[in-house]
Amino acid sequence: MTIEYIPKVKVSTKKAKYTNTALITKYAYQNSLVEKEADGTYNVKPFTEDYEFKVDLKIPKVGVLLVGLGGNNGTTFTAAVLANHNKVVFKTKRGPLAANYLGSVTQSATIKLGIDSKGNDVYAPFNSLLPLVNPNDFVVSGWDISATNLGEAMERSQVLEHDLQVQLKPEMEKIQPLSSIYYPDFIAANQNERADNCFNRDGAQGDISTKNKWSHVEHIRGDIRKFKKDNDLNKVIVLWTANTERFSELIDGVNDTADNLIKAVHDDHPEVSPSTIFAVASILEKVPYINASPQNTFVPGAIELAKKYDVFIGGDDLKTGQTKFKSVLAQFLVDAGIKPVSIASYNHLGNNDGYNLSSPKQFRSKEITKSSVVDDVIESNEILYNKKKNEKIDHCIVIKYMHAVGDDKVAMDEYYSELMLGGHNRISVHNVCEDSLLAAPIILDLLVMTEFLSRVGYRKEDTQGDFESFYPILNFLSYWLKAPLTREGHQVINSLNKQRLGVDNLMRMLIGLEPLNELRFEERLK
Ligand code: NAI
Ligand code: DG6
Repeated sequence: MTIEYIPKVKVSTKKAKYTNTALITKYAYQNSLVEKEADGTYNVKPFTEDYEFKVDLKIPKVGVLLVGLGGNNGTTFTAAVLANHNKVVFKTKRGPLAANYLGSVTQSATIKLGIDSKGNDVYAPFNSLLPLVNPNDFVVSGWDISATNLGEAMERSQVLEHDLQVQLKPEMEKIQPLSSIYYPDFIAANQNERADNCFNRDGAQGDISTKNKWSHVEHIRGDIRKFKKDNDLNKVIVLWTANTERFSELIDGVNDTADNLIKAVHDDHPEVSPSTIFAVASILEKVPYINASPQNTFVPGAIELAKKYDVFIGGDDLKTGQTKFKSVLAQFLVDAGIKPVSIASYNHLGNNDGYNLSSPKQFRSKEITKSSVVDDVIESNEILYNKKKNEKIDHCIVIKYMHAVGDDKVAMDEYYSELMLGGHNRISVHNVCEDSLLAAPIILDLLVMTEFLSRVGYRKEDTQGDFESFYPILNFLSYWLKAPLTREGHQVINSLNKQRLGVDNLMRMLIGLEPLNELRFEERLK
């Protein structure tokens, strides 16, 4: 089968070759193995490994199933896809505005390619380097425990400009969320009133049953298969953007291995959460599953199941505003040799996410993902943070629900740092914006990248065996996630710049370019 792919970025290299169906690239991966001796000497051994990569050039028809479709993120994401697909222009108080995807790396950011003849940097759109699915072509559906159609759910969310809501409503209200499972113990009690669309409830407001959990898995698998068939899709991706759940207790014999987890579902164990039920169903359907919320959906048994079925999983929690900023600012301070000693992070928000998080167990899940973001920054500098003394940054997270501000989340941070010779520095950051307008483009990027990464294969150059897919824990997604799910035994990297460099360099490598460097010899050598 021949594919009509005409590269927009043509690289003159022997390393990358286009065939009728694929792009094949040779790449020499270089790194250094470092050992530190007792006297403080570092022994560094550079090494090189030769790889061959293959990108399938055919862009598939992609279906997206969101768990929590009727929420602020779900409706904002769906509205953004429809508005861009239909090229909607809407009135704002500042004048007409054409639909766009600002805040999305894949749609609105660039990657540096190289320099022009005068030595100036040249950038190309991120999505021009390789064939990525166009989000305008996504087929979107999903589940919600609330039966409200997406037109009314969009109005309920109070995120979008009024004229945009008016224009989108006729199409949005045709979308009805599929019924879902509701296990009241996992989300805040205050969510009960909107749970009128649950297939484990007897009627709209009848009794809830958390028994027959395996039938819940089967029901969701059936929904995935039907969605794929009805819409003639090549690929489906499931993403959890429903309410933050409490953490599941990790219990040996229950959720520690894939087999035990499957048994626990059959046994209706109370520690199997809805988000894990969705994960099990997706993995068994060989459909990638992303957790855009903080809870520990990926208990060890779920991770083992993903590995067993070789299905991509990614998570946890979207890195949107305050945390994204923190993963840049904390790294900047530490890299400058300045020592942050405390970070006080305060939020208030008035949307349904905030309402759910006003319950202590659900807040605790969010507190965990928000707190972990400076861990690797601390570990990166032993001069500032003495490991033996267990020196850390005093880091405090506060979230308050304040109905009046709706989706306009307010985030305030104070970074208090030690300077030279006993000096101190206080940086205060005040950030206000529609939370879901930051979150929806990130959901979009997670989906676009997960689909793309599923079309990339690799093998050691000397083996000539089959091309393998990436490790099932899809850590290339970490740029978009607050607490990136990371391969067992490996360090979690939160630093935003490192995460982004990994993604940009992958895209460059696949078209035959070397990793980015800023040596700028053209300017700096005589
Ligand atoms: P939301 O409360 O507006 O939407 C969540 C939706 O999930 C609701 O419509 C609810 O009915 C539904 N739901 C709850 N349990 C369900 C289940 N078992 N099955 C199907 N649907 C279910 O919340 P929002 O703002 O959309 O956020 C969603 C998630 O994303 C939350 O966990 C939040 O913490 C996280 N997040 C949100 C960000 C934002 O900017 N809005 C940023 C980062 C993360
Ligand atoms: C308040 O913290 C509610 C949360 O859902 C956040 O809005 C969300 O997790 C985004 O957090 P951040 O820290 O990336 O802005």
